[in-house]
Amino acid sequence: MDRIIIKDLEVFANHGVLQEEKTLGQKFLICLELYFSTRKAGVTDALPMSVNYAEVCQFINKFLQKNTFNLIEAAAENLALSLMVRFPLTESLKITIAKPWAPVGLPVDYVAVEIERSWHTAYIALGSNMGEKRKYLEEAVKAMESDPNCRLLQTSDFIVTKPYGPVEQEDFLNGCVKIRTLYTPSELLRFLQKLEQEAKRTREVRWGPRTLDLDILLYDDMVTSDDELTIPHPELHKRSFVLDPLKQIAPNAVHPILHQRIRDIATE
Ligand code: A4P
Ligand code: MG
Repeated sequence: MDRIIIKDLEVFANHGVLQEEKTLGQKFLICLELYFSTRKAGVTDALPMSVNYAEVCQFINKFLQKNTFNLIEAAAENLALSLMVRFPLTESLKITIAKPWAPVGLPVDYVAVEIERSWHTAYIALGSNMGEKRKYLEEAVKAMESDPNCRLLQTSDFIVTKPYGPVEQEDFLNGCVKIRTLYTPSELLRFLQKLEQEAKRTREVRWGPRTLDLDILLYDDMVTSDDELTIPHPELHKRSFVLDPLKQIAPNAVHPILHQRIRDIATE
């Protein structure tokens, strides 16, 4: 993919585990590869269609000077997140932070960390069948929208559905959102579980009534399964209360195991 490259940007800042590093400061060298399509900027020759590399350099300099981290791992992690939020065209990036004066007590050119981070696309199912159902769903959507690690792209209608499964209970309100996220799948699951807890969800009966249920349906075209998480959601293709709202916002998304479009799975 196209990218803008910034090489060895010099920043004087105060990161390090040792107290001397925090008080005296030292030189850091930053390399950044910022991946996005430069096609529009290339065709129009217009700066607003691109990412302004001068602004990126100033941003990095300010960010590393106003924050202090023990580890360059943490400096890189936090800088990556802030850059991806501040420069929204960015699809993914690679950051290297090098410390040429690292206090290792031996001659060394530099020590460095290099990380790559990327936005991922995920579809989340929302369900509620207790109390103020619409309010629970709306608040969950709002919480996803305001989390810096998530970007809300689309929200389906919330639809009333008959309870599916063996437990007799109230009708559900179901919906679905498309987000972009920096969370890994297991981080995303933990984030959603925190939102469920905030909605005072208790898990008395499996498949039973709940104030808020948030399931990860799809995450990029990932196929994975372990004790805590299965992606795609194993029941996705069997449930109209999931497929109907999902079909509204992602008719052409392809199920990575069935290799069928959501629209076709829903019709079947
Ligand atoms: N888990 C594994 N994969 C995933 C995933 N992709 N997304 C694990 C989310 N969680 C996943 O879920 C149990 C465990 O599943 C989690 O701890 C997680 O590690 P839970 O939400 O804690 O428990 P639950 O919701 O009671 O069970 P389950 O199996 O998730 O129930 P479902 O599948 O959510 O079904 N009828 C209508 N009309 N509308 C509904 O929304 N929902 C259900 C519950 C039943 N009938 C319904 C509806
Ligand atoms: Mg669930």
